[in-house]
Amino acid sequence: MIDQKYLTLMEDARKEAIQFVQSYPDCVRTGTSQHLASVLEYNLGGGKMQRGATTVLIAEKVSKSLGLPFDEKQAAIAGICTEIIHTSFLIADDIEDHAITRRGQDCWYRLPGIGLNAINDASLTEHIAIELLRSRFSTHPHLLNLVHVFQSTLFRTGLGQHLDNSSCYSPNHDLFKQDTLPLHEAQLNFIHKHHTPENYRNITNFKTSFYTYWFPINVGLIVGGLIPNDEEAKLIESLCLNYGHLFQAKDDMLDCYADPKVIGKIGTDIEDGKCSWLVSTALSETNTELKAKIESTIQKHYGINNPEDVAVIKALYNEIGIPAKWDEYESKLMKEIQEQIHLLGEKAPKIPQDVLDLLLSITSK
Ligand code: DMA
Ligand code: MG
Ligand code: MG
Ligand code: MG
Repeated sequence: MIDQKYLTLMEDARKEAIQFVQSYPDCVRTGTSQHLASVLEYNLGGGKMQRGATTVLIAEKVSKSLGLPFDEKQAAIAGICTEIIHTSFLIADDIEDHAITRRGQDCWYRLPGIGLNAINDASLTEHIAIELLRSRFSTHPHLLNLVHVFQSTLFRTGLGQHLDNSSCYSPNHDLFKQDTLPLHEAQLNFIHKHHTPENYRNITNFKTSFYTYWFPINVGLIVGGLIPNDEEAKLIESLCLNYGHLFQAKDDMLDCYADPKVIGKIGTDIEDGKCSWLVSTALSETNTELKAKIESTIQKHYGINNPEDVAVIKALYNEIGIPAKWDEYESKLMKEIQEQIHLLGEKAPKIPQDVLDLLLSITSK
């Protein structure tokens, strides 16, 4: 559990971010500032604040261990900037994924008068994070490193979202119409090429791991005054990729199995034909006969926005024991992550271990 102290700090920083856009000076008309404030009011709340709190926790521990002064309000601003970046991804992601609800309310793009203007709002939100960061860290010795981490996070996540979107399957995919192969073969080729555990891993590395773990951890380290050396950076990165893999595979399980009231969003992965942990695991079946059955069911019923087809896929997942496979996979992955944290403790003792343990326990909860 994240200590209430950090959640309160994040709440204060959230209010400050809203004031920051509301008081945008001169060149931006009042109506525009008010619009930016509404974008943040509506979208920058109701989440777990995992990324923001991670940033502050890491910064606090690091600066204390280096004997440097720690400004918790400034660190919370860096934290809220990681959350604003998250918000910007979510606004766009919900359009791309045809989502209905997010954090227990309608997705931003579905509100009257918003629609596809949400695309520009996502882009503006991203810029707000950088503007706010630059304004509050203008004299910080590592501002350039911070901006670099923000920009590479934006680029990598954008690549991840592209990989995710271009791996979506539907039996009537536009691409199949241009294919010289018969439809049946074109469909199977697509599934074989895209819905593999390797492609799944690659998608999640880019779309989730960097921005959910690598980003707040690195921002926290820099704010705390620590620029990791190459060896430390490599260890952190490979740990973050695994954290993100666990986080996203779990998100995929929840998409199919959780109560929307609990997770605040209605699953769309099956309808969208996503390369999810569930479908890539189902297709990894080694028994030839069973594999053929799984493939043909997915080929016919996956990626269709129709409750009957979705029900067929869910029944298939249950029949082949996806929930049990997940329990086994999750335990294996958690062990691997614990070993990585241990190794990091030996090779990079300046990186706070207890925060890394906390991140694992929040992610696996
Ligand atoms: C999350 O993927 C990735 C980003 C960059 C938002 P997702 O679409 O599975 O997330 P969610 O289930 O929250 O829509
Ligand atoms: Mg998505
Ligand atoms: Mg989504
Ligand atoms: Mg999801």
